[in-house]
Amino acid sequence: MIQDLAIDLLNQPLAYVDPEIAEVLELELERQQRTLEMIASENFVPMSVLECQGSVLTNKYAVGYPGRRDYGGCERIDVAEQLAIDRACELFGAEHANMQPHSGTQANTAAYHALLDPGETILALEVTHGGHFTHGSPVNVSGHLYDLATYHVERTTGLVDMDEVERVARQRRPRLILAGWSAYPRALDFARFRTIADDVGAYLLVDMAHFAGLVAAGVYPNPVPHADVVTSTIHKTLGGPRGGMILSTERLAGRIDAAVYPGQQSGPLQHVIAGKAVALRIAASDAFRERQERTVAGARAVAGQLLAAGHDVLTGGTDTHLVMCDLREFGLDALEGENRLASVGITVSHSPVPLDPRPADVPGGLRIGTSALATRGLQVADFLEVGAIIAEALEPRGFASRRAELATRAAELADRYPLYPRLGAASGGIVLDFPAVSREIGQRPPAAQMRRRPA
Ligand code: DSN
Repeated sequence: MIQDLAIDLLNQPLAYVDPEIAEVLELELERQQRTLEMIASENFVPMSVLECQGSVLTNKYAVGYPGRRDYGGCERIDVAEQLAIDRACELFGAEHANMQPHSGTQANTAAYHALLDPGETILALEVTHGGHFTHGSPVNVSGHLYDLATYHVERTTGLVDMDEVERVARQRRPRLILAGWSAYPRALDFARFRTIADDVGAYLLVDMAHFAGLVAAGVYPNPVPHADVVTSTIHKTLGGPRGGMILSTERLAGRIDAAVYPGQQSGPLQHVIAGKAVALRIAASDAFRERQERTVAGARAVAGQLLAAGHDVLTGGTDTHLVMCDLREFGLDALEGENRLASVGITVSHSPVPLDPRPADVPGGLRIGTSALATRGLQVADFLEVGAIIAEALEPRGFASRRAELATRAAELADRYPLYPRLGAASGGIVLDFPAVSREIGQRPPAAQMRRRPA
């Protein structure tokens, strides 16, 4: 009986083995299909990447690096990881790539570990001005291990104050200057950061987690020629699987690799690394470039609609995939704004806004991103409509009477651009249905039935 059970469990589908988790997957698919995803750090991976992540590569331990592993049987894995490395180097013009960080956070932690001794100083963008908490914030291990100095955006323009970067660098003599952001809508002057870093003898690390896809497409400045080390995620604008990477000069390659493994991690996630390779191949294509251009044009369209409706858009627009909307002028609480948009089917995230005198954990605005919707296929005219819906939803008064109409308009856009139709459509599609079997796993699965999804 136990043996039968084991055989069954190895080969049966999720809907049979674990109906509760299967239901979570199905409902999440439906949520993604039915709503307009505008979290600036999210995207939709192609089916080819889903295929890698659900593949047998997940079974393989491959501690080490291609050609020098601590485990046998890595000959296929090596091919995939080397492809990912070579594609990353070629796409971004880097001398070295480490594709193993499990996330952007781990990429940053490993990069610090490679370059700094505990107690040395990092100079980074203040988190409430658009920086990221892994850039030396006290709530992160980087803030425990290293001394943090910060630079800010200017009060009038909302742009990073490069004169302040230079001034603070000269005063504090950081070992590492960090250029990069999580909630800042404009391009950075990497050449000036390099000059300042050279002036004070600091490393220059660029965290391009958000804008890597824009860099790959040539619509945002490439930091690689200027930086000693560039960290990134693969899953934001790059549109690949959730995970990180580190690019560096050849001179630092050994230190970066040693900091990732054995410094921070053990077994790499080879199913994810294969997905990273696929994403990087796609990112070298003309179709990807067109999508990134549409992503930025879409963000500009959304910003334009918000501005036209009288909303406060930080820096007056965007060069990127994201728009920062300060809601304080309208007296609208940012959580209320996020909830209003959720109730009409648009998902965004609240965010602190620079120079807000209130505590850092009180969000003053919304961060609105266009990457996922551009991947889904929305065109600039659609983004104008999305921007109009958002602007109307955030009007201080009369939301309750407008909510249903705004939700219908958002749903029409979602319907026009089906997401993952092969996985089962949110409305009207056919899905394989395993009727709720006993929660006692190990029983023979009932035959799958075709059913039409409820609209
Ligand atoms: N990178 C963050 C974001 O921008 O959403 C998550 O840590």
